[in-house]
Amino acid sequence: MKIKILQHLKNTSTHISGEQISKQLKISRSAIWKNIEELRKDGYLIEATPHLGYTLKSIPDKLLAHEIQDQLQTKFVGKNFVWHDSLESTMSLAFKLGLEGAQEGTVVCAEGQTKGKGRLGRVWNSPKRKGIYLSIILRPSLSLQDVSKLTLLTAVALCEAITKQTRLSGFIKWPNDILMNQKKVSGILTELHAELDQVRFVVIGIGINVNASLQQLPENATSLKCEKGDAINRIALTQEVLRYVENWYEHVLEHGFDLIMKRWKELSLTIGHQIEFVDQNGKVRGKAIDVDEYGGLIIEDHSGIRVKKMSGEVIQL
Ligand code: BT5
Repeated sequence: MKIKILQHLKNTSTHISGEQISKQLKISRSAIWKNIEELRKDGYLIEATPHLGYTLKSIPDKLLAHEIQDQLQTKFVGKNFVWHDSLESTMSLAFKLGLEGAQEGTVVCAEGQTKGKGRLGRVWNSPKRKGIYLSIILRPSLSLQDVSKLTLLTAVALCEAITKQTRLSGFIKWPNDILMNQKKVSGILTELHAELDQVRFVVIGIGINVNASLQQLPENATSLKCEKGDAINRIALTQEVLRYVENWYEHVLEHGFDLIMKRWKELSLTIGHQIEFVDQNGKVRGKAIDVDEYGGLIIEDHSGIRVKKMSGEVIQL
């Protein structure tokens, strides 16, 4: 009922009286008043003028499910949208829901995370209401090797969604960092649940620094607001991200990864550049030549020897 009343308030540019809402929704005036109070508690600024009625003045800066789903142009991604004010990590809850059989496209989103996860046990700083922190559950019928390329797909989708919404250009540092002016603005973490050779589900974690100040972020990080100079609408950006992820996901299921690999290379900061690669085996210096069909990075060292790396850290030289 709360959401229906909200819809009425949104559809009215001036005032809507309690009587009008009560007639249209067939509920009592006191029920309306209770729901309006609840909306106010959620952060909606609703003005009440005697004899005229209610006016919606502003909506809260929160990624509430019904705000995201309002005008969300997707078929399945985000249709089940689980929102929390705070979570340890959206990855853990999404994984749990995945095990419990959550439908494909389920999104778990939090305004802040107390134990946001990066790769290899690292931490993702998640200041409250300053970013987008969400995990998407997908159930692709792909081989394990193809699934690793969903990280590349997500990186492309994020760059494109960010540009569409903000006009800012991000570039990809292999495999999962989106950088602006050499600073990290977004990261992706992919986890999967597989049995034998079959993928049960994949959880794609997305962290974007949206309206954070540099003081709220680690060194070498930036936010869209810092780059643009203006605050960014997190709701619209979240909708755009979900739309781009779904579009590319549907594309690869139907046509394979050729186009996404091409797009990834166009947006790559790594390919064609001198890098240092660090993993548990040590360091390799050389030129990043290409990514292979599974998303592995091919590096050519100074003596012309090529090595392929599936996981590790790239330092752009
Ligand atoms: C990542 O790991 O970049 C993956 C980040 C994924 C975060 C999302 S948020 C929603 C979902 N739920 C989670 O719990 N996680 C996912 P990695 O490549 O390992 O980068 C981590 C490193 O980036 C850290 O060691 C820091 O150096 C740096 N870092 C931490 N927080 C950052 C931030 N907010 N912005 C930029 N860099 C950050």
